[in-house]
Amino acid sequence: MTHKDRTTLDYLKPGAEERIRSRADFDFNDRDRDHQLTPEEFIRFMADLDPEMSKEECLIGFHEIDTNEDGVITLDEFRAWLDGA
Ligand SMILES: [Ca+2]
Ligand SMILES: [Ca+2]
Repeated sequence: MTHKDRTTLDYLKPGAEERIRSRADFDFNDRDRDHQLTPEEFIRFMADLDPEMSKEECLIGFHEIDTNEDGVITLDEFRAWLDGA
């Protein structure tokens, strides 16, 4: 694995990545079923994975995953993050 700057996964505790992958059901986290994760939905998802994670840390992760910076995470962006993390 090549070195890179801190990623969202670095903020999570060991083992969290396993939980992300097992819980990585986009539809489960997309509460209102609009096929996009809003910051609010994403924060809920992250807080579920690591309750000690701050909202600010969650938002850092959100912007990391929202690669086209339109303010929402699409399924493609979510999967790209999981595959690339
Ligand atoms: Ca949504
Ligand atoms: Ca986006």
